[in-house]
Amino acid sequence: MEKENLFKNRTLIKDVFSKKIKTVELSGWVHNTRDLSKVKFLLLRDRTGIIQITGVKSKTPKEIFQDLEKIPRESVIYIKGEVVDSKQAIGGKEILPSELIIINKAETLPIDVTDFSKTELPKRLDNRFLDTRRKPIQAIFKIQSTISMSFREYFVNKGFIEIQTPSIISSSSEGGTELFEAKYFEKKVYLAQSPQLYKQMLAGAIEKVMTICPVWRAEKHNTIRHLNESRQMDIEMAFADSKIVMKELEEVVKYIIKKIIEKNPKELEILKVNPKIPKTKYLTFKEVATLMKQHKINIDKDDLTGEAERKLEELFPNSIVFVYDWPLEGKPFYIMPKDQDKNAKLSEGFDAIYKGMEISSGGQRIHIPELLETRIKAKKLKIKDFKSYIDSFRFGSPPHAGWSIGLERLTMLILNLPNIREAVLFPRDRDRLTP
Ligand code: AMO
Repeated sequence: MEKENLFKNRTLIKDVFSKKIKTVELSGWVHNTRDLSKVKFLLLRDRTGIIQITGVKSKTPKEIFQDLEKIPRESVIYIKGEVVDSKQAIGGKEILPSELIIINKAETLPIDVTDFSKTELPKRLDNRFLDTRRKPIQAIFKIQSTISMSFREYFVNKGFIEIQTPSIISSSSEGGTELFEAKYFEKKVYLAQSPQLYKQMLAGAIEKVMTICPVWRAEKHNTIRHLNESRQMDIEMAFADSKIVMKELEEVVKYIIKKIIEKNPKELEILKVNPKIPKTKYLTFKEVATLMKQHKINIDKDDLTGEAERKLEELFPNSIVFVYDWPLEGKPFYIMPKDQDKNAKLSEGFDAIYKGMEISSGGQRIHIPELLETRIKAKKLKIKDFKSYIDSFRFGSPPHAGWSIGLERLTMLILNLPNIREAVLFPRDRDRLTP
């Protein structure tokens, strides 16, 4: 048989079980083999399931029978055979092979790829291409796909436009020094820390925008909740304030979790998690500070600590806790001072805490150029670096607000994963650049 025709009549394993088919052509990976001398078993796996291929010494063509025991695990093979009922086989059916082609033979495997593998995370990440063949790992990313799809679905249904913003930027979008530098012909440029300035400019034209995009942050520390490359799910809305967008955040997180429960029961079972639709709690930063004082937990004057975030989960279990009226100094330059008052000590910014960790921050933005310039100067940033951004608010700019949820953070928290690296296919951290 010619190689290019090999997959023309390919049947998926799930269809072997659900449909009445007599002769099938299957292609996939060798999941496992077992040799009982007169009978040899090979478990074949494709994206839809696993089926037993049974070689019987007295019946199976000799060459195939010999090959069955020799093929290393994870090799890719093609099998043609007859479907027969079998009480012993998983799913009640097995294949008696009449043709076997080894398409690509696997070398000795560097990690255990069984679903119950105990291989440590760093070694698994070194071999992520193999790690992703395991069911629990696939379950995480099937659920992550539901998260991003339902995020999109929720906002597209509400009239938001999906936008694509640049990854190469000429100055910081969040302030701070956590920028990766790159060379761009004769100029120095940076990798985008967030789509912030662009989504604001577009909200001033299109009103309701959303994006899912990669961002880069040169944070030096290696923690279980930070990545140097992560993905953000952002929205920006014109004619809106922080209250309106906090409500949207509440609703979309509930929607996402509802969709996971509906669409991914199998994956949740594999991962042994049982997410519940969260409740919500709204607290001012001052209220949180008072609560923390009562519980003898330190917080900074303009930021929460990890300990405080964990305490919030303890006090308000399974809740998205919105902490608003955030001190202005603790928020980026683009966040609106409370009540648009340039002397305000508080801001229209907020953080959302879920399961003891920040999943999102956002707020109302400054749409008044003079106020924006005051705030940029107050943050010791250079006005000239933000010229086109500031100018975008000079020609009729609506009040607007938005936020960003970290995709990996949310995945990690919904699925109770112990490390954010479990929620990204190919993590980039201080030490990891390959694969
Ligand atoms: P912020 O910097 O809070 O806000 O980021 C938004 C969300 O992104 C996630 N996140 C990260 N995830 C993994 N590794 C990191 N290093 C990391 N940094 C952030 C978190 C966080 O809540 N422009 C604003 C948002 C806005 O105002 O619209 C921003 O980027 O879940």
